[in-house]
Amino acid sequence: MGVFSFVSLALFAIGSAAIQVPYSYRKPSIDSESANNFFGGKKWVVLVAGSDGWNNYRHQADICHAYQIVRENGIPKENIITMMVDDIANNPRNPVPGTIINQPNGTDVYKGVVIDYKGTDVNSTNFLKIITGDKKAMQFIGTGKVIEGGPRDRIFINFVDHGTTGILGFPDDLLYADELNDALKTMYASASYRMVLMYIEACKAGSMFDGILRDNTDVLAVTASGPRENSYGCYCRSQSGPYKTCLGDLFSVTWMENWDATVSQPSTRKRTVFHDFKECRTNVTESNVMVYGDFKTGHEPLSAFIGYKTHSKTHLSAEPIMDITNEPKNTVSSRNVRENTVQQQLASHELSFSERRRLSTESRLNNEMRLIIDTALRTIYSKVVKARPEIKSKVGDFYEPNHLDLSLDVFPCYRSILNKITESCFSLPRNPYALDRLTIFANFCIVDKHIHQMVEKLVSASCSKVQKLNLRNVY
Ligand SMILES: *[C@@H]1O[C@H](CO)[C@@H](O)[C@H](O)[C@H]1NC(C)=O
Ligand SMILES: *[C@@H]1O[C@H](CO)[C@@H](O)[C@H](O)[C@H]1NC(C)=O
Ligand SMILES: CC(=O)N[C@H]1CO[C@H](CO)[C@@H](O)[C@@H]1O
Repeated sequence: MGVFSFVSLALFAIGSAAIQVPYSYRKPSIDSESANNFFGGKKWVVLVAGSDGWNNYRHQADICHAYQIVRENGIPKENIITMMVDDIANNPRNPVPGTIINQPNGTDVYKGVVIDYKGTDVNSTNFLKIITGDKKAMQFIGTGKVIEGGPRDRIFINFVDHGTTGILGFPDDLLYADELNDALKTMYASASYRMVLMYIEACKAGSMFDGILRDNTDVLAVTASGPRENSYGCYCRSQSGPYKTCLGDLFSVTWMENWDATVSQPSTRKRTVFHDFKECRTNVTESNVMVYGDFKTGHEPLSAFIGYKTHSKTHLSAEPIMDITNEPKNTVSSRNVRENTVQQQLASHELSFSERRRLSTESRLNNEMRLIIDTALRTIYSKVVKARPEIKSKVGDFYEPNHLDLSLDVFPCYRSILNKITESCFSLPRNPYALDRLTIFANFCIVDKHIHQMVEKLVSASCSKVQKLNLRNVY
């Protein structure tokens, strides 16, 4: 009996190992203790904070924290590529200049971070060139570093920013799901990785992959939220103390604090991506942490992507951490971080008269701008459904679009409409508030892939007045 079950277990183990090794170039289960093991391949890490401004403090804080973790885990500097605008550490609003924290009273996560691409170099074109290894295109930009991956290499991509249906934001442009998918296809075709793991924190992050990412190319994406929900900032309001913003994002902080807290346990090295995912899924209650793509990758240890070092004495978790860990993290929907912060400050009694006036004005202007954005986009919507009444029941209402499924072929139409809105009305990447309203335009394209020509004419006609206001930075 004992022997029999042992034999069948062994057979099962062989069977599942075979499933996990689809390529002939793959050597069976080579351990990579060090980050750049010759047999195990190299590990590459791409860290991107796609926003700027103090209200988005949390994005760069998350990314700096991730940098500390992978460095601590032994990933060499030359294999880590970092994109962040870098306007936070030395921001005039920073109460402790030159530092960034990712939890209340946390350690400085900015220290020692090598930023490869800063300022306006943080854009989607550069990101795609970096991950596809286009060294030539990047040679005069930033440090020029790109992923130079081979068939044994593992790539970890951590992206944190605003997002919406089929889109991730960058400060001045947008990354569409089909563009990311093309880049992944290019990487696959050129055998420049063995496995890719992506951790994506953004509103509606699941819509980048749902029905889009294939399940047989060794790419797994873990997202902070499903295709139709917001992601959440955390350590906001009172927990951010003098910072008056959110210090982190809930999914990012959850996986990273979990790593920090358990890194000294020997079992952490073997903990799988799926184990980490399940824990995040349980502990992140405001949104649904999701997983897409090739589930084989989920059975790999997380340390196979983010590294691991056995005797790390100087690890973050070794330093005294604040005592609020047991207190629930207070959270704010990513969409409302700025408004929420302003309202909270206004409610405080310590505000000077001039400061109060400045904040009320800011709040009033922001509301006016939101109204302008809604009016402009709703006008376009009304004109479209008036011209094509038969699609109205399919796409849904302006404020409550129907849940339709994205597919790769809708993106040319969708992108074309959104480019036109940025050109004729206001910058979509610059006004994260507007991102929430874009699902209806995706729906138009899902219902009719050729609708964009007609929609674009209506965009021009509807925005002739809006353009002069030159909207910027509406959250
Ligand atoms: C991105 O930045 C590079 C320079 O770093 C620039 O050449 C390129 O045009 C930018 N792309 C966009 C879409 O802004
Ligand atoms: C998840 O929550 C449980 C119970 O609240 C806690 O014990 C555990 O440490 C948390 N895990 C993470 C990863 O935060
Ligand atoms: C974010 C932050 O700095 N929080 C607190 C750190 O600790 C001091 C003293 O306990 C508080 O006053 C800060 O608000």
